[in-house]
Amino acid sequence: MYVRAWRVYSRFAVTMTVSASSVSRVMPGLSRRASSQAYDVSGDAVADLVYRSESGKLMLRKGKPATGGGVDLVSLAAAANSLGGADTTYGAANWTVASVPFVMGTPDADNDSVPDIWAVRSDGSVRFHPGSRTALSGDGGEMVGPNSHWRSRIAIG
Ligand SMILES: [Ca+2]
Repeated sequence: MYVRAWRVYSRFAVTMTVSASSVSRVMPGLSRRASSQAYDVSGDAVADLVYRSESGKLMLRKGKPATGGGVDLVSLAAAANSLGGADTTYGAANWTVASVPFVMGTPDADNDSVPDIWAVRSDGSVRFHPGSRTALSGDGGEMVGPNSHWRSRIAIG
């Protein structure tokens, strides 16, 4: 059973609880408001990492299975260690912190078995981005129109 898997708790670190085995790991180098999700995105039953890069893209890092089950956290700690040996672009455009202050990955919300993304844009609108096994497409769907409520939040989730 996977639990909600990210929490930004300080300026430079993200703690992830990856699975019911309660494994957590600090990942340095991610900026404030960088966010990540650790769910199986690729569909191989091993948790992957989706995070926002310093350049304002969403990136996908595929996990490798651990001996005895779950994900090998070493494979999520660095791109070179991951399945495939490199991160791939998951969301290419319009994912800067300025454009999208908050991003949250969630378990599948639209019943296609792929984890999804919720995003709060700078105008306060909330968008739903159906997840993809490889990369997001389009601009998602606006679920809440522009408003001041979400624009003034400091976190979602
Ligand atoms: Ca996977």
